[in-house]
Amino acid sequence: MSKKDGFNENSKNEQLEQFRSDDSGKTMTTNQGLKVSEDEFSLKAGERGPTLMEDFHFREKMTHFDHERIPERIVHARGYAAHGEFEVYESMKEFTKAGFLQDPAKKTPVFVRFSTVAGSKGSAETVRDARGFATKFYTEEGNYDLVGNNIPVFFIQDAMKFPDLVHALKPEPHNEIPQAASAHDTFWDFVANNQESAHMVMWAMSDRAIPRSFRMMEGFGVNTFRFVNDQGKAHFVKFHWKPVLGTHSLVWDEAQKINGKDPDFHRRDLFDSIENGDYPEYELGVQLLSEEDEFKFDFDILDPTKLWPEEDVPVKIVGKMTLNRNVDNVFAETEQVAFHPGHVVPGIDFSNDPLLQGRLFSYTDTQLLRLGGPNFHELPINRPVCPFQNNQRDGFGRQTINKGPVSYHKNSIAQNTPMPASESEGGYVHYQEKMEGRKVRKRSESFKDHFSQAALFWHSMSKPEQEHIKEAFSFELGKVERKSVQQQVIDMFANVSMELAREVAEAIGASVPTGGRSEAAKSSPALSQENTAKKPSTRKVGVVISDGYNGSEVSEVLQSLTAQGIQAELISDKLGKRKGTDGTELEVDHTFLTADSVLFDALYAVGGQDLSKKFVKDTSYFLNEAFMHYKPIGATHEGKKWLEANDILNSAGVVYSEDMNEFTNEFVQAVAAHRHWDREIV
Ligand code: HDD
Repeated sequence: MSKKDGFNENSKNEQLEQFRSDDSGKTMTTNQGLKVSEDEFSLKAGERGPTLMEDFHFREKMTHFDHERIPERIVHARGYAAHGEFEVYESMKEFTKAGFLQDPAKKTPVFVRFSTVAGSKGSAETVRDARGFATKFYTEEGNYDLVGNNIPVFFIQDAMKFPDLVHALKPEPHNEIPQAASAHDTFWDFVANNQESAHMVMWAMSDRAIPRSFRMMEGFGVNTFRFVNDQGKAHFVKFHWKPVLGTHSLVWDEAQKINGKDPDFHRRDLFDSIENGDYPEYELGVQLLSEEDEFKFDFDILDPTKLWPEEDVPVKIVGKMTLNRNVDNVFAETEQVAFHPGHVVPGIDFSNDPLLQGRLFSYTDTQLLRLGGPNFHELPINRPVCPFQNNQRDGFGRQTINKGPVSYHKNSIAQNTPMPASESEGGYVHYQEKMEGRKVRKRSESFKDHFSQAALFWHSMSKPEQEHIKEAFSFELGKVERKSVQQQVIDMFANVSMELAREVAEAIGASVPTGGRSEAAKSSPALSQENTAKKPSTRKVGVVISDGYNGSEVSEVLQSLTAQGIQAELISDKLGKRKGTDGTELEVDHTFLTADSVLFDALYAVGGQDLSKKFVKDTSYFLNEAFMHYKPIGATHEGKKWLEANDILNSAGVVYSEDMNEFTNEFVQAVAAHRHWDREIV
């Protein structure tokens, strides 16, 4: 199918349209369509009497309410999603026959759900954790799900250990503490006693685990998959999503404060960006390895605790995804969407990665419980946009009304339909990998090196990133109560870096290990966020302003910031309009009470005239906090006084000028830089 015969980027939206309902302006009915005459009072025997059993309206309303909740996801419960489209830049025919990767003129509808892993459905969003990055492509050949994370490796090598990992990570069972956090004894006890986790733990302790935004994080398919072309030739493939805005993070103190100030920080950011027309974009990249190169590396390419360094296996950028539509109903879409790494299309196949193999079982199994039966593929958000039919029947919540007597294969009554398709007709044929071996419960020797890539990660970090990792370990282990667990972890990470182990040991009062790794391992510059794209667009700048600001000049600065795609939001001591010297007026967006510096990427202090003591105090608090979080700070006019009073005027990333053009240029650059680590903080 092509545009002319109906398939295009709107195909999913058009399908969903059939299920949308807008009840405004309509009469209320029961679920049986009976018009309701009254919806506030239950049916009683006398005005002050007991409620009657025959009150079907009350019973129906209450029963439905009582059953509104469904089990939350066992992991990735806290998530948020959006619709969008995917386009391929050039045909990938040489490597895969997947239909959605052939034609640059074709756009495929997608649905993406981002999530934290550990926390419950209502938990805060800027916790230290991996983020889920799950994409459903509604292709003409069926749904393809790329169920990834923002970290390219995983804690464990075999799916058999997933329940153990998750039990250790979730709140401890005797007291259900802590929520959405890994800083507790059982998680670190698991780490120390399952040392394959070393590499991912390094990522989890890095800035990657506290992303600034879902729009500013990478995504990885993690597991090794296969591309298969129409000649039957296969390549191993790893998938990457590269955010066009670059990969950026919060700082830990800020992340914790945001959890209190705005527990919905990441979903709000995604929702607002899409509403504003600032559509998040991610480029799809693939790392490809021919079958002949399977054993060319000093790690096993089937081991999910290993990445393929981008300098050795370049990431080929092959397409772009744009998220351009928020959901209409979070429960119906975001909550009921069911992802599965086993939802593949012809041209995409699996590898023997033992984590992936186990995942292929778990996802359907979990949906059966969560979505209440085997018909979840019929829910509007999960339906393929291409036709789907087979002999599966019945079960809870069945929606399709299958006509006719035949629900079996083979048959003659329906001329043996629905019938399988041959490979040339688009039937999915598994890649015929040659297998031989004994039935064993074992792990390959080639999976045994747990520390080389953890060290590679460490040595690829810039100095500030390394400092953040040390602080993260010191925080997490500082929260661990058992000295023996702390010590085991310190001893373990001496295998990654002696410097790291020593400094964390000193910070938490543990013994410094006697030996460990200190030589510089190979480094991979692609792993450092210092080398990411840096842009000012969509950054949020808080503008502290009051009456008597310099009217024309400030308006000019604000216009220039907006022209760069920066969102300037005005903060003052009260809501309403502030008046400039030239009579212009600006509408205030937030007060010092409703906003906080942690909710902005940068601050711009303008001030005004006749400021109260409280205004000055609140502004100082905002500026100092932003300063502590290495954020860009700008000031013009009276704003200079605050920079001087707080002794930050000549610090890195603090911009002041009396020339508005110069100020704007420098401030925009400072905002694009994201954070200013060379700032001295005492
Ligand atoms: Fe998983 C959900 C990603 C390993 C079992 N996983 C889930 C989601 C993401 C991932 C993004 C949320 C999807 C959504 O938004 O609905 N999982 C990963 C990645 C892994 C990984 C990148 C490592 C490569 N997962 C993994 C293993 C198992 C599971 C080893 C079990 C053997 N994952 C599940 C699950 C979940 C899930 C229990 C919970 C809710 C769901 O599936 O739909 O089946």
